[in-house]
Order: sequence, then structure tokens, then C-alpha cells
Amino acid sequence: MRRQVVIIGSGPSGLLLGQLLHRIGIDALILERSSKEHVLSRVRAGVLEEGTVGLVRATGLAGRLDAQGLRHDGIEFAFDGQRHRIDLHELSGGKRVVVYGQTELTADLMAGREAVGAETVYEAADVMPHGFDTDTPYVTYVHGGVTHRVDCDFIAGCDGYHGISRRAVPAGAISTFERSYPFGWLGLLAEVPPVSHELIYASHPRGFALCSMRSPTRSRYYVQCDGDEKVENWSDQRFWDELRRRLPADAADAVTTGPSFEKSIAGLRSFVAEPMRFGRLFLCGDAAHIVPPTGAKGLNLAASDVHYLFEALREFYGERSAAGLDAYSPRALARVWKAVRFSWWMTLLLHRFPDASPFAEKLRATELDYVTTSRHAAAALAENYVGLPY
Ligand code: FAS
Ligand code: PHB
Repeated sequence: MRRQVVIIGSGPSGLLLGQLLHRIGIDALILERSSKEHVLSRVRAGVLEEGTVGLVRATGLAGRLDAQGLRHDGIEFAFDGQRHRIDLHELSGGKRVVVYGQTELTADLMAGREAVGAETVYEAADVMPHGFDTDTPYVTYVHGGVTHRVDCDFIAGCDGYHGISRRAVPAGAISTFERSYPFGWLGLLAEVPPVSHELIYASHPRGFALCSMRSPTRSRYYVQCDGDEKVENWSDQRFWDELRRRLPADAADAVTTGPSFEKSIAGLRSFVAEPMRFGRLFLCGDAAHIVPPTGAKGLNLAASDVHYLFEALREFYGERSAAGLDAYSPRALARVWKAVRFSWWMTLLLHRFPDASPFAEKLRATELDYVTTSRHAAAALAENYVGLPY
């Protein structure tokens, strides 16, 4: 079998890239190790930058996103019993974010791919990229007990942090940069109206909390928890009580509780692999970088990687120029590191670190005070939160 591009992974990165390539007649096969149902069962991101929305529109599959996505002009910071609104739209010169669940986006992209008959092999086992340091790369995988080989021009490693693509690169050819955080996020989804029409990022001596949503009737909440916490230790009641303890009184009183239908814990880390290109193999999205979700950047970085890689592939096949391919890694990494910085800064700003010194805690309180009283500081936050230019 031969394809122009083999995409490893059917998450947002792989699906966005696959659809964009299909629309310009470039033949790409997606190999996904999980079932379609498992991919759709994952609850992850919720906030899309305008650049991400634009990319989804370029796939022709933004119908539901445009109809159901919630346009948000601001966010709130809550601390010391008070709420402080950051006017993203005004401070960023007219930009905003759209709240639309990654799960919904993945479903839209999967449906769109099926509608045009583009092939995804689900439950593809032992996927392995080969020969990407030559001009004749190929990928092998096992499906239904049969080993397959796909010869191709390029391999897009869109297989996330735990994928095979980055691990297939010789250790001497790759550098990694990492920081783990001593806590996690316990997330809950419930069919209850959100506590507020915009997101509330709360910083409390007991820990961080986030009030988000998926629709006017579906809420997404998070509370900071210990890094070794187990979700089975958290009844719904315990979650609701802890969430309300970390919110200002008016918000706490306004929380509508109800039975959760999803509850999970995500660890937090910052991670970057450099470079993001190895001959004919290109790393994209979480395969190359991870950010703590505090800045709502993970999915949005995957989108900008896809933008750069798609434009490079379009140029290669359209003009037989490798300039874009050669520029992919430095271009993507320049934006990745700015989002890594912002996500790290937001995480330090809003979370209680168990081993923080009194001096560090005073600095954190000062930073919160500064960003909610200085227009310049708030503008710097806003331009990063709505998404830096591609
Ligand atoms: P993904 O991990 O989404 O997709 C990779 C795909 O590759 C998966 O379907 C996987 O099954 C497949 N795969 C892996 N190994 C493979 C192999 N060997 N062969 C074939 N396929 C393979 N971001 C935010 O902005 N906000 C959030 O709140 C947020 N919460 C998150 C919570 C969790 C638990 C996690 C893990 C991430 C969260 N993120 C969040 C980040 C997340 O949204 C990612 O940025 C986004 O999924 C990136 O998309 P992909 O790069 O496509 O990677
Ligand atoms: C979410 O709705 O899942 C969400 C929103 C903002 C974040 C992280 C997660 O910073």
C-alpha cells in the first residue's frame, strides 16, 4: 500500500491535518491504536483560540462549532473572596475565545472524515514508523492479526505524549525539556447550568479551582488535588463541597450541583521535545509538547502545529519546494515555547504549591494583585490567553 502521508493518531492533530490535506487532494491515511469509541470517550480541552476556530473552518467542518460554540469576551480571576474580570476582548484589540468541547470537535472531524471516505484504521496495533531518515519512509502496523506496510512520502506523528513517534527517534537526535507539578486536576462534568457565563479561575489557600462549561446546560469544573490522589476518593458531594469552599461566597452560593457523568484526574506537566522534525517524520501536537491546562493552550498549540505542517506540505506538493518543511520545526517551536511560558506562569500564579515559602506566596499574591489592577499586565495576559498570532 502507498499513501502520500501517513498520520499516526486520530486525536485533534491527526484529524485536523487529515481533513485539510484531503481538501487539497493529498492522500493521507490515519492509523489510530484505540477504538473510535475510546477516542470519543476522552474529556479534555474546552477553550478554542480564534486561530483554532479558523483552522476548523478551513476544514469545512465548523458547522456545529459555529452554531453551538460559546463566544467568550472575558474570564474572571477569583481570590481573597473577590472576583476580578479580565476583559479579553477589549484588552486584546477585539479578540475572543470560543468554548466548545474537544470531544465535540473530535466527533465533528471524525464524521467529516467518514463523509468524504477518507480512511482511518482504528485499533491499529504496533504502529511503527521506519526509514524516516531516508526519502522512502514507511509505516508498519498490525490489524486483525495481519501486519501491514504503508510506503509514503511523509509521516505525521500526531500520537500524543504517550505515542510511538517521538520514541522512534534516536535518543541522540532529540532534546527534551520538562517540569512536573506537585498536583493534579480533578475534573467533573455534570448536566447542570454553569455558575457564570464566563470562566472563573479561582486561587484559594486550599487550592486552585476552575469553573468552566460545555454548553448553557453542561458544566465542567476542576479542583486542584494532590499529585497521587485517586478519583475513587472523591464522591460528588465531596467535590461540590470543595469547589464551593474555593469560590467567593456569591459564586459558591450560585453553584448548581448535580450527579457527575464524568470524573477524572489529570496530572500536570510542561514538556517540549526539540526539534519537531526528523527527516520525513514530523511531530505535531502533544507528541511534541505538553502544557498544564491552566492556560487552555494544549489543543490550541496542536492547531498551530497543524497549520504550519499543512502549509508546508501544501507548498511541497504544489510547488515542489521544501522551504516550509525545513522551517516547520523552528516556526512551530517559537510559538510552542511562548505558550509553554504562559501556561507555566498561569499555573504558578493560581495554584497553591505545597512546599512554597512564605516569600513565594507573597510574590504570588502580589502577581495576582498586579494582573488585576494593571491594564498593561492584564493586556499581556489577554494577548496570550486569546492566542498569539501564528
Ligand atoms: P491526543 O493525545 O489528543 O491524540 C493522540 C492520539 O494518538 C490518540 O487518539 C491516541 O490514542 C493515539 N495514539 C497514541 N499512541 C499511538 C500509537 N502508538 N499508534 C497509533 N495511535 C496512537 N488541553 C486544553 O487546552 N485544555 C484542557 O483542559 C486539557 N485537558 C487535558 C486533560 C488530559 C487528561 C489530557 C491528557 C490532555 C488535556 N489537554 C487539555 C490537552 C489535550 O487537549 C491535548 O492538547 C490534545 O488532545 C492534543 O491533541 P493531539 O496532539 O491530537 O493528541
Ligand atoms: C475546560 O473547559 O476543560 C478548560 C477550560 C479552560 C482551561 C482548562 C480547561 O484553562
